[in-house]
Amino acid sequence: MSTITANPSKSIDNINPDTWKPTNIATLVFIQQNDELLLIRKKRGLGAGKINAPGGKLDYGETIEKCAIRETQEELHVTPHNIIHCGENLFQFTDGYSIHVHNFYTNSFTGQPTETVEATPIWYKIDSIPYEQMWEDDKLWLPLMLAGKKFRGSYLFDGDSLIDYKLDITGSHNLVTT
Ligand code: 6OG
Repeated sequence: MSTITANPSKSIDNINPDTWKPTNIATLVFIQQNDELLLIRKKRGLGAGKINAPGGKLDYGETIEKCAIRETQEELHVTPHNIIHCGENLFQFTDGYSIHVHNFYTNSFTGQPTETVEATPIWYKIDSIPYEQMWEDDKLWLPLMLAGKKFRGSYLFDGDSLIDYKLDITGSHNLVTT
């Protein structure tokens, strides 16, 4: 297992993943078709205005897989199939809010990506992902996921600014993307 620690002087080591209780649990779903990734311009909610993947918060009693599929259907009118759980990220914000996000990846879906009140769908080439318009953490772990790695990250954010993080590669996945 490899560990990358960004800033030891403002460590997030006080976030113990075993005892940490997030305010919300949520999902993200990355759909790849050939050399393109289906992302969204998020219109509302946490991260509105940013480019992200479809996804959202878990409903009471729902599994993370059901949440991932439901949120993608609601936001884009697309149903992802055979989703693979590729990683998880623990986000702690300095104002006390926290969110645990599960990341899914697939190359299979049905439906036509459609704009909704929540999101505008945009296909991006894998080599032109607009990291500068995304949450600051994405450029750290998304390349790992696209390269076949599973991961677990913890991040400390002050508003939109990433203060510190820790990112571990936890394994590999075998999603065939070409
Ligand atoms: P709704 O407001 O849509 O749920 N999310 C993050 N995604 C990334 N890539 N980085 C972050 O860094 C994020 N914080 C939250 C998870 C919130 C959605 O926003 C995602 C959910 O899909 C801080 O219900």
